[in-house]
Amino acid sequence: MAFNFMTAEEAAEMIQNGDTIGLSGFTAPGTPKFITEALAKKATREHEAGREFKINLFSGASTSDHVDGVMARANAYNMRAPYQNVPDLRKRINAHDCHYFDRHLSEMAQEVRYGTYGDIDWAILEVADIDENGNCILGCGLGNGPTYASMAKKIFIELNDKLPKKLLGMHDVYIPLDPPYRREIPIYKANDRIGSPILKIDPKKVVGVVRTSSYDCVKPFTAPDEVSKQIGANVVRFLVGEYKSGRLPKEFLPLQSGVGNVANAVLYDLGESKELPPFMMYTEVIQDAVLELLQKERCTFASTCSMTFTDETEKKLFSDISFFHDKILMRPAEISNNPEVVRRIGVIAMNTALEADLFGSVNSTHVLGTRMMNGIGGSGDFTRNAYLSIFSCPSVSKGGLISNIVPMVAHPDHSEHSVDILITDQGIADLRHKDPVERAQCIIDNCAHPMYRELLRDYLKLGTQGQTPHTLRAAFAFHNAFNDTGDMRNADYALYVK
Ligand code: 0RQ
Repeated sequence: MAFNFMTAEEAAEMIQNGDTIGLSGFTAPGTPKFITEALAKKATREHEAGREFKINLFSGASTSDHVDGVMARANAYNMRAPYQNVPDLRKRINAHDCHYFDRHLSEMAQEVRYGTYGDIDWAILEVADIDENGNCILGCGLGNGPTYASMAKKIFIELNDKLPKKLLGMHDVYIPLDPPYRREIPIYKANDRIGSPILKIDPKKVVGVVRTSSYDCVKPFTAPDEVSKQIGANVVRFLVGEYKSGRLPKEFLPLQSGVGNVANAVLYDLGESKELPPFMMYTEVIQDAVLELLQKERCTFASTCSMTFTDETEKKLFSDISFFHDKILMRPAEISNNPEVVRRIGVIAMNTALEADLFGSVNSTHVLGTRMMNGIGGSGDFTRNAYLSIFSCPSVSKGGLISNIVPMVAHPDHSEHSVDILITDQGIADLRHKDPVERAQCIIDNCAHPMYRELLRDYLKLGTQGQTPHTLRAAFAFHNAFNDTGDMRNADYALYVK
């Protein structure tokens, strides 16, 4: 059937106040960029005319300024899920201008299929190509695009001419059956292919196709600072130690790594290490470092949900796509982050904390316990199920005013039962088979910044009985000190414990 080609503005005009939209993509890649820009302008016009205009938007993970930035500035979200990382949207969420549901990324698609989120009015998919039967070659990130497309009443397509048709073969589209009919996800090695290279959608649901032309606009990396370099070096030192001790198999195990400068720097360091064998990745995002490691054959295969490459690296990939074609496979988020697969193939998970406490619990999402930062992302999918769960963060933030090691985390995302290893610029705390007091000592000695060590030791001396020596009255003395004086070093337990 012939599609109806239209402009992004014409598409946006069809979207109504209160509609729910599901976007393809995961981080900026694979995420449509143009209809949402037009929609934000429409929202502003509607607001100026005194009319309510807010929509619900579901993605795979974070998006980009072309989605969350423009929509947040236009105050055009009623609800947003499952992850975001744009400062303007963060402000809206913390000001209660936008309902935000922070959800494990592997669970979003199935919950949409279960009906938890109500009807999906529109799916917007970015594609490299579509034929008249609805066979799509997707872009550089899948997210929950396949499920949104199957559940949506209507579909818009952004047909991006910067995406090469040679992406065909780099996707593995697979939607599991839902309970009680679900079977095992038959991935036994990171490079097992289980689904289809194309996404088949119902062409009758396609209301419009918008021609676009854009790279994915991932922000360039900043050079790692001394603290990031030290964290990276400690991660590598830990993994080399584990490998040499024989606690990791001689083939090594697939790696998962979060997003950001530190994660990218850690992968460069792992690639450089002469003491580790070449490795595979089973992860949700691959960043620039991985493309280089694939070229050098230090990384032999990457299973991912998205190729989160800067434009320069994306161009490199597109110009030599045949080389990378059988080395990268992109999967939907519920497969890239699937707990069953993560547990089976023994993924080594590396994620980032805002703060960790003396007993190993981690807060990845809430600044000082109340203000949403980004969200849990895929960190829970991997952490709870990994062969080894590593969390890293700088020992202090804001020039030392904040200790990222605190007596008790002000918001628990990952409990002490799931966190194996904590790493800061100061060193490595191996929390495995240690009781709570041993963990606390290990974290203070190895991960806390020296300027906070005595204060943390004093907390343990407050005298509470029980296996985990928390003193609940004083557990948030660090956070209270920061809120009251702007410096956690002013924590004074005597204010709370007589
Ligand atoms: O503030 O920007 O004003 O300088 O928080 O901190 O150290 O630059 O760290 O950018 O790597 O982000 C956990 C948020 C870390 C991120 C988090 C302040 C600090 C700075 C940022 P400024 P850094 P990063 C992958 C899998 C989600 C979980 C995950 C994240 C700003 O990595 O969202 O890993 N992870 N998911 O000064 C108050 C503290 C603080 C603090 C740092 N304890 N209290 N402020 N900051 N620690 C994602 C996906 O699934 C797609």
